[in-house]
Amino acid sequence: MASQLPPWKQDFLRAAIDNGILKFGQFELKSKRISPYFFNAGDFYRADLLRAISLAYAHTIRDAATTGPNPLDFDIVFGPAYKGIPLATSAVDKLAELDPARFGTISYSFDRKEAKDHGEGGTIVGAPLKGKRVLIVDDVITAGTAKREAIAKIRAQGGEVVAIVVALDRMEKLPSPDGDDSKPMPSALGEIRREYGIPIYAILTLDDIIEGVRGIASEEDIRKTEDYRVKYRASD
Ligand code: OMP
Repeated sequence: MASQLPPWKQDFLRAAIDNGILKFGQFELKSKRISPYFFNAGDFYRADLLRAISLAYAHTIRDAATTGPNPLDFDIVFGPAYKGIPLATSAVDKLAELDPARFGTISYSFDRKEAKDHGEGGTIVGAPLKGKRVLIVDDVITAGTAKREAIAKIRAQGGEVVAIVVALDRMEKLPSPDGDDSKPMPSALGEIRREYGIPIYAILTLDDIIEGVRGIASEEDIRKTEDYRVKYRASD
C-alpha cells in the first residue's frame, strides 16, 4: 500500500478492496460512461466495515474543522436518502467519539423520499434544519445531481449548506453538451463549489485510488484506470 496516504486512508482503501466495495472490471455509470472501476458505498453494511467508513468520514471532517484558513463549522450532518442515511448517522457517532469536546452535541438529519402525511409528518427525519449550518455526507460524486437535490431540500427547510463530504471524488469532467468527450470540461465538484460557494471534501480521490492500489490490483486494471483518468479527467 502506498505510504504517501495517511494510515487511516490506507486502512479505508484496504477495507474497500478486501471486501469487494472497490471493484475493477467494466461498469456502466449513471452518466452511461463505461468505467474500469466502481465504488459501492452501500456495501459497507457489516459492523467492521461501517466502523471503517464512519471513521474515515470522521477523520476527513475533523481535519476540515481544524485546519486551513476557513475551518469548517457545522451543527448538523445530513445524509441524503437512502445511501447517505447510515453514513451520516454513523459519522456523527464517530465524530463524537473522536473529539467529544468539539463534536459531542452535533446532530444528524436525513430526508424521506416520500413526504409523510400522518404522525409527525414532513420530509425530514432527525434534527430540524431551520437556521442551522448543515454538512452533507454522501457516497460518490460524479455528475453532482444527487448533491444539488440535497442542497435544494435543505434550503427549502431553512438550513444553510456549509460543505459536502463524499467518500470518493471520481475527479471526472461533466459531459460536454455536444457529446464530445475529448473536450476539456470542468468537474461537477468544481461547478458546485463555484455555484454554491461551498467546499467539497473527499475521503479518497481517483488519484488516491491509483496510488493506493499499486501492488494490490492487477497491472492491467491499474493501466485501464489510468487511461480512464486521462480520458475523463476534469479541467479544474
Ligand atoms: P452524482 O454525482 O450526485 O450524480 O452521484 C453519483 C452517483 O453515482 C452515486 O450516488 C452512485 O449512485 C453512483 N456511483 C457509485 O456509487 N460509485 C461509482 O463508482 C460511480 C457511480 C456513478 O454511477 O457515477
